[in-house]
Amino acid sequence: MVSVSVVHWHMGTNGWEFRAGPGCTTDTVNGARYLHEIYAKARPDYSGRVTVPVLWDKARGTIVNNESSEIIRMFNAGFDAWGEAALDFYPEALRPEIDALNERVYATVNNGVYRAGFATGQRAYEEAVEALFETLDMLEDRLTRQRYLVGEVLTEADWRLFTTLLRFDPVYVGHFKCNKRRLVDMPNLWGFTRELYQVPGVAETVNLHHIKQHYYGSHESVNPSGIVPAGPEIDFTAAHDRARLPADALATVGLSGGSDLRP
Ligand SMILES: N[C@@H](CCC(=O)N[C@@H](CS)C(=O)NCC(=O)O)C(=O)O
Repeated sequence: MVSVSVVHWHMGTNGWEFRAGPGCTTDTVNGARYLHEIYAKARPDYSGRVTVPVLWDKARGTIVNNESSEIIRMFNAGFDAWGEAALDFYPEALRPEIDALNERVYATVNNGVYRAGFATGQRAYEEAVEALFETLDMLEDRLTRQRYLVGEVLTEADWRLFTTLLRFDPVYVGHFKCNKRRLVDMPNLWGFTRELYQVPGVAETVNLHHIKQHYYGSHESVNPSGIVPAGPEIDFTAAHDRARLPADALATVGLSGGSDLRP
């Protein structure tokens, strides 16, 4: 329903670029070379940050939105007339809890790893790392008792955490110095990450080569040599044991691909 163009992993002085490469595409809609051209098409006087993701309206020829937290809500409900309407990752009754978790997870985890990685002073780094692992410890504990962040139902809060956990060991432990513990040292969070990765349709959206090349190769101030580490060896497809905990979300929305995903 919505086509996807994938920028090249290397973000150089001109910012994100559309360049063919393994797992990357050209700009199949506007034929632009750089993402800044797309922002200029939408608003010729635009001078702000040029970031991904961007949701582009082919009919109107403009940007609908460039904020991931809003785009995922649009995908959750805005296309229900044409897509999977039963699937709801932001159910009304759970919104206060999802919002509260999102707020803490964003500040200390999603953005926390960046605050640690781009810190230019010891104290700022330490503060970020401390808050990051405090939240991870809280979540690890929570996931001993329940399958997902807000309980038995897979929600937006889980997907928002997943994107950072997925990159944790391959990138944030080394590149951003978030190395008090690795994801694989936190059994519940590690199992949770494998479970979400194994939800049908998800693994195809993950390109660890792209992810590692981007961070290690594009952040010159953090990694001047641009050398991309070989490891770690990490297997997101390994069996997980999350099914021992109660869950009904995947079964009821028909996403369940294998017995692993069922309660
Ligand atoms: N608020 C935006 C921020 C997006 C963002 O910072 N994207 C990064 C990549 S994950 C980016 O494009 N950075 C380019 C830059 O900072 O020049 C969102 O979450 O959607």
